[in-house]
Amino acid sequence: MSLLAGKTGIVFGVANKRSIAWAIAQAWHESGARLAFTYQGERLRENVEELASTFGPDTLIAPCDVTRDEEIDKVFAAAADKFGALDLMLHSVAFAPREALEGQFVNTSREAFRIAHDVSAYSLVALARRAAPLMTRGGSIVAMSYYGAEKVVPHYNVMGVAKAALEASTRYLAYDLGPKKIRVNCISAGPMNTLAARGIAGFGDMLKHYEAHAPLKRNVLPTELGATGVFLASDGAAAITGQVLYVDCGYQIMGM
Ligand code: 0WE
Repeated sequence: MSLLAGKTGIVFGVANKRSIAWAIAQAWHESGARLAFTYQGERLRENVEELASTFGPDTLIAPCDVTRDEEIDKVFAAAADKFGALDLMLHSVAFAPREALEGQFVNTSREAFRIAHDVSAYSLVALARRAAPLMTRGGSIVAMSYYGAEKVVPHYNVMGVAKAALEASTRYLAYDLGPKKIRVNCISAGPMNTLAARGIAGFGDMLKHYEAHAPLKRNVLPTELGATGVFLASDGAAAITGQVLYVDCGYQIMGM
């Protein structure tokens, strides 16, 4: 189907083929969107070039560390050059220093708190501000969140606080950008086996816990995040903004 035919988009947060950003980018592409990609640091350049170039040799791929305003400015200048107008943006970016995800939240350092919020929450505001002037036909901005934003998930710690800031930022951005027909929503995904989850102690047990307790008795598939991404990007979601959509096999509704 061509739900996104004629639309252009920019994707932040592909690290490798398991990335949520890649799952949603593939679904956007298959629905007819033309996409640009950014990568964080030289380390990830080859991965992203290899993946993104499967969408054609002239796919825009540019470096972007979301904590650097100059890099963000450059990326949006390149996107403006390439596409003229922009319809879609995916924010699938998060980072907290490892030590902040290990001990107790009470021990979060000022620096770890600052970094987690800068990379994982403020970046949405910084990117949306540059995307908005290019979204001359209206647009859809999608950001990735997690349940730890609203309830305590042991060890998610400062990332939970940063995701709460991301979700609140989504609502304020939705209010500001609504008059321009730009919608801003979050997908709150169940746990996924991505690079960001690798090495997190007990992650395997967490997947088993979701399987046991979620109403659908299984974990979320990347293609299902892709399909929700397409829906939010499409005109089918034209009246949906400022929301957090749970794509978690129903886990979030449970009280026990
Ligand atoms: O948002 C996330 C993970 C984001 C993340 C992951 C890392 C690992 C490596 C942010 N910063 C870092 N920093 C690193 O140094 N998730 C939703 C996945 C996740 O991470 C957890 C989880 C879940 C679920 C951490 C602790 C507990 C649960």
